[in-house]
Amino acid sequence: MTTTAPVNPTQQRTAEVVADIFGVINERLVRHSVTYPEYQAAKAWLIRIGEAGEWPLLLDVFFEHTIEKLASERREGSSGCIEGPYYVPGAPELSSPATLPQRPDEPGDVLVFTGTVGDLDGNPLAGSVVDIWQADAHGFYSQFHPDPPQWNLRANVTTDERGGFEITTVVPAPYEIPKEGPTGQMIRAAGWHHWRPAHLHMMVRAPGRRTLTSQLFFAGGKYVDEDIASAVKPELTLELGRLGDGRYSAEYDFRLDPA
Ligand code: MBD
Ligand code: FE
Repeated sequence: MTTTAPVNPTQQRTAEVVADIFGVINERLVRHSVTYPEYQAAKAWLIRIGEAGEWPLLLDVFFEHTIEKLASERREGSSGCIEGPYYVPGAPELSSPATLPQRPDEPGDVLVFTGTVGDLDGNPLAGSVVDIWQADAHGFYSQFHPDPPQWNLRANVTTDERGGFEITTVVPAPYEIPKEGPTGQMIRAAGWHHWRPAHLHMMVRAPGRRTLTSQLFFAGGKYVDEDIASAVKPELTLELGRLGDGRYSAEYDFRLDPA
């Protein structure tokens, strides 16, 4: 690559970062003596990623965790986690206590998710919103799988006057990267597994506070120690409890940084 003097900081940053990343890729092509057939196969695969609409999936599974960890270094409150490819803005607005939109015969075990939203000292943030989304008990996200209806297991839940929330939902299943798509084919070709551990996603918002995008996982669950998306953090891993009536329970207190 030829270099001309940068005209502004954005151009300089673009040139530096892109040149470095492309340089590393070229070094690795040399290190692994990558052949023409391998290059042609990789090129065809990258084209299929685009045609299948899997760029969000591929990038969020294999690279978002690095960007998220860098962003988290500048955060004092609750840990964040990757957003992933399945967030949809505009979910139904509910008030705590709330039951997430679900089918009358929604499969799975009932989960009661409770906690609070507060500032760094734990002072309640009344009027805060937990924008929550998750896979169902088959591992399917609404709007990304034909079965669940549009807003299934998605909602914006406003907390009570003490910043508290109680959200009734179902325990999600682990998520399997679709095996038919190019991302799944690459994973199989490499002999890896296709799974993310079961998780809840949330964006937590409050006036004057930095929005927290996070996920919560379940201790002892399958794939918690081998997430294909490398996103599990110990402090985001909850114990699944059991209420007297047999429903599952989980609890977490969100602490939001100032904006
Ligand atoms: C998911 O459900 C997910 O959360 C991420 C980050 C990637 C793929 C599927
Ligand atoms: Fe997910």
